[in-house]
Amino acid sequence: MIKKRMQDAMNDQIQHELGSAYLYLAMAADFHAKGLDGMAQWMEVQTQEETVHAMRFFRHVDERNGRVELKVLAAPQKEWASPLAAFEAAYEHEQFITARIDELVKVAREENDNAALMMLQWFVNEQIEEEANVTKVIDLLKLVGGTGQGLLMADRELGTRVFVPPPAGADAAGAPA
Ligand code: OFO
Repeated sequence: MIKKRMQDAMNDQIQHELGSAYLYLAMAADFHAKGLDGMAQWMEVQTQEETVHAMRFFRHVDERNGRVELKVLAAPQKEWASPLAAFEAAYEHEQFITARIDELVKVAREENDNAALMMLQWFVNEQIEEEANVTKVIDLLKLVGGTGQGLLMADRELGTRVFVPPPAGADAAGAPA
């Protein structure tokens, strides 16, 4: 059974992951409103990934006979000054999430919770990828500039992103059952 301290920390993380989904969905809406459907697609895929992250914590708490508690989600920002500003905000947010994961690892170590530590290892690696993915887009946007042909090209490129669902029956640590 999961200890209360670990359970509470994971419930907080469910809120952060769903908060990430909500933030990226707001960015998708802003991109759609500005005719940047490729960037909106990129953010919609990111929203789906964040929901998967939240569900990994949800399953972990539930499977260890803990109690999932859902918390309030604050309304995200509605508009960003430019695509670059939105992706820079996304990068800043991912750094915040990385710090949250590191904090969870600390709690798991202090509680001697090896099951949580194993599950969290997936997130430690995932955050490397999350930060790298956003950095790649920031680099691209800086390269092509914020207007005209370059922006349209970047929009087309980002619109090729597709969501890859986790394998059916994956366990709480993300490994196939
Ligand atoms: Fe973007 O990694 Fe979860 O929140």
